[in-house]
Amino acid sequence: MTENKFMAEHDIRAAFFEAMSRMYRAEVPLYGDLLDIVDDVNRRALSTDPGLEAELRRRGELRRLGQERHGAIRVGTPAELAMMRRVFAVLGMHPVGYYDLSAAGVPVHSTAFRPLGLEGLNRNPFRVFTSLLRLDLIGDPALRAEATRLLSRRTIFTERAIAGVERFERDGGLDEQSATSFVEAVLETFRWHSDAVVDSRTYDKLHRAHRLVADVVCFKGPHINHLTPRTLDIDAAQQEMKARGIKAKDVIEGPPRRTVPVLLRQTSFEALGETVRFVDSEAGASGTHTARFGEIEQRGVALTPKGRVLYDTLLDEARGEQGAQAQDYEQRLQQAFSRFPDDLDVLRRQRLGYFKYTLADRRSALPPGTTDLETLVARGIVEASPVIYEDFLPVSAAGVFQSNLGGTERRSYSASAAQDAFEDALGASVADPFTLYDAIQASSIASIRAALGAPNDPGATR
Ligand code: OOG
Ligand code: NI
Repeated sequence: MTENKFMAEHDIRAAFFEAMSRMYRAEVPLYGDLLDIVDDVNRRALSTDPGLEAELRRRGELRRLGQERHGAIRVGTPAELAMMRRVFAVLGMHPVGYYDLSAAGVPVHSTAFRPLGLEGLNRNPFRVFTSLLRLDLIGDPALRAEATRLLSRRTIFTERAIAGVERFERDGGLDEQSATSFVEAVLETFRWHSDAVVDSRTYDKLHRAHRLVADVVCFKGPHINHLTPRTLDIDAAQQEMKARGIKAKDVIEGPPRRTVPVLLRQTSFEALGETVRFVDSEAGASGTHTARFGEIEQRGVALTPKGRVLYDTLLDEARGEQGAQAQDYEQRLQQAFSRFPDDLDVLRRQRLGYFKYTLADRRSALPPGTTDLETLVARGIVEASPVIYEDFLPVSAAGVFQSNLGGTERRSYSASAAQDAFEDALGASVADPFTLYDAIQASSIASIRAALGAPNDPGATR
């Protein structure tokens, strides 16, 4: 059996993403409006800044931009999470990062499934933020038992999807026909079902414990709750959303507007109130549930651990006691971030961000014996372009959760992060995002050194 008869994981992911996007557009028409807005804004940003277009092309991101999305789901049990990991592996997506949301009052912890390397990301940059409900954080033992019982009765994957996973693991791949059938079968897991699996009283009880508990426990599966396109100018997109009467949040999560975007800025619009039929709905018991919402994001330079510490410190400072609710939050944010260098070259030289180095077309100008990276960059022989942040931010994610749960709700759980328990449930460890960004930078430096015939002494180039 040769490898060639298997469909490439990146292509299976692209097919899955297409199908998911189509399904979600039909389920949530507002998503289509968001795509139109982002398309317009991106086209305008590119036409007013030709340098930006060249830069995106150089980084291999121009083509991916139109199909770049992340989505999110929430699962209820360790077994669901572990199977989800195996499903995503077929699509070339693997768990990266651990996010503890309990401190922000959301009883989940999470990871992001995404392609690990730049090549995969540039082929199809689809990511899914995946949260596991922490029933251990539900105080009432009777309610916890009820939630556990409900979750134990459901199967969120179709038999065909599970068979596809097993075949992939056994044979090392799926041929085109099996892959197509797999994509169709997996899509079922992410579909919205307006029929709840509980009666209205149970829904209300679980909802009172936490809205999120009701969202996870009362339905047949982990409906995809948003699909976020990437914009090149989130402030313009936000303005356009408001102009079209879409109820966007007032505050953009993440860093303030800057000349050089770093990490991730996000904004979301209010969740839709959707009609739900409960199992006792013959008695007229239908109600509404807020499951799905919209979000857009802008991505910037991935920060090193040093850059991230600075980001976290400044964000904390801006948030103070009142968080993003404060009247003057935007000003506070701008003020705090005035201490974060806003120049690409400074970010690079201070090792605050990750960069990918490539040889410019000027090798003839190479001075003999020069191997020092800074000298090569200064002489224009080597070019540095930023590595884009591909992950998520816990404080922003908490803000997204809170707003789409309809909430000013400000509880916090005293329980702490539980990465070991999460990885036990997942059945694997999560990759460390910093390690992945560092590998992109380091391998770009190594190829330059190889091309220049310099000994691979990383000390000389860092
Ligand atoms: C996920 C919220 C987090 C983001 O972009 O940070 C998220 C959820 O509500 O399930 O999507
Ligand atoms: Ni999101």
